[in-house]
Amino acid sequence: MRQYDLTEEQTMLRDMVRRLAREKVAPGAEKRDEEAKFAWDMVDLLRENGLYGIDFPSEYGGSEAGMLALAIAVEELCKKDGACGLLIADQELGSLPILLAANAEQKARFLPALATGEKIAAFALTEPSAGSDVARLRCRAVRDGDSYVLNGTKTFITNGGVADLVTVYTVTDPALPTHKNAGVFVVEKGTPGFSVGKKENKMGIRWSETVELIFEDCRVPAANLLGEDGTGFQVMMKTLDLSRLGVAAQALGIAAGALEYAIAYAKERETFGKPIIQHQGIGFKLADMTMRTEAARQLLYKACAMFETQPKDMSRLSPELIRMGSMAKCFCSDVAMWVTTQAVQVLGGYGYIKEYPVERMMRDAKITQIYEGANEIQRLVISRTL
Ligand code: COS
Repeated sequence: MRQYDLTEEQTMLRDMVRRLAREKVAPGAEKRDEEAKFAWDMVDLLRENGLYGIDFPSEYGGSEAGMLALAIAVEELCKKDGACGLLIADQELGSLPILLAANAEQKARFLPALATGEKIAAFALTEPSAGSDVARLRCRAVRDGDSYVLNGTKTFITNGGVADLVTVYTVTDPALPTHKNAGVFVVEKGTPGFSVGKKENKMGIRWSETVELIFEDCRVPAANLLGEDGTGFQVMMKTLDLSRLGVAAQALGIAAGALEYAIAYAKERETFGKPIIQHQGIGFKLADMTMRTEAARQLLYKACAMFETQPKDMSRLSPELIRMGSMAKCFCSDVAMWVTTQAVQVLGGYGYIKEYPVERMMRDAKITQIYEGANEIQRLVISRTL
């Protein structure tokens, strides 16, 4: 099957982003990690280079280049800085409920500014009491005339404080059975009753902003409800089915970046009179790291190619497709954790200090096994489709 060979456009995009990452993203990566301050210069860089709109429809100003193209761009950025590629992966996550479930008026209202990156989106599902068990979430939206009033707290929200709009999962009618009682709303920055709470101090992806969002009698127009009231669970599930490919791409990029660095180091560093790559203990380790990284890439690219044939709407995905997305997320992130840990080992003492990037890459890799569905949830999703 040739469907996931890169096209000429995808190859050009890869080479362009690779150069950009090498020249503009890599130099400040260590400092950004150290300072842990949201990097607006990275946002500007991605805006200027049209990277926000890769997977947005051309009708709304996007490039409509597809999910594989988006994955390639995320991968290349994350080779140098795992938090940088996350900017565009998270834009996709925050926008997917709109892309999938919005009506024509809502799409025209929200998508053009998201496709250019002029506006930033965030996705708000997780709450202090639940993240994996979506049906148990508590944030409430109560209908009142032509609006809904939101109350509740969302936690661990990537880009939550810098976002211009947030897609928020709420329970609209607790009397209905779970899975049929929720709605997803677009809440815009500045809406009274919507505020940003605690900012998290994280192990990795340190300059990516992760915050708590608070809704206190926050009145949102009913015109901002995405899809039918009651279908929120399905909107979020399909969003996650698709967005997991973005996390997989982030993980793959982190793995590939650590691998590249470890190979270059092993060719330079000498012990016992020869470069350490020529010692079997290190050469074989690098061989295993290369094998797993390439296997992760093939699984992800194949999954992206399969997802690209699907319409971006609320039609149900096949169990095989859902499985492919979950497998890509789970495998790529497990590979990222393993490869980055090995890379630190290859560099020895230097791997453990901040002057060398593999230490940061190892910390950045960890979150990819946890967020957008912990890998235990991915294994649950996969096993249910067998
Ligand atoms: N797409 C569309 N519909 C789906 C779906 C999907 N991927 N998965 C389930 N559904 C539907 C089911 O068909 C079922 O519909 P019916 O009631 O009409 O039969 C309904 O939703 C309930 O499904 P299920 O019983 O499988 O739901 P569960 O409550 O057991 O939850 C999991 C299923 C665990 C898979 C879900 O809660 C999940 O994905 N959790 C992880 C969420 C996550 O990633 N959190 C991280 C934070 S977000 S960054």
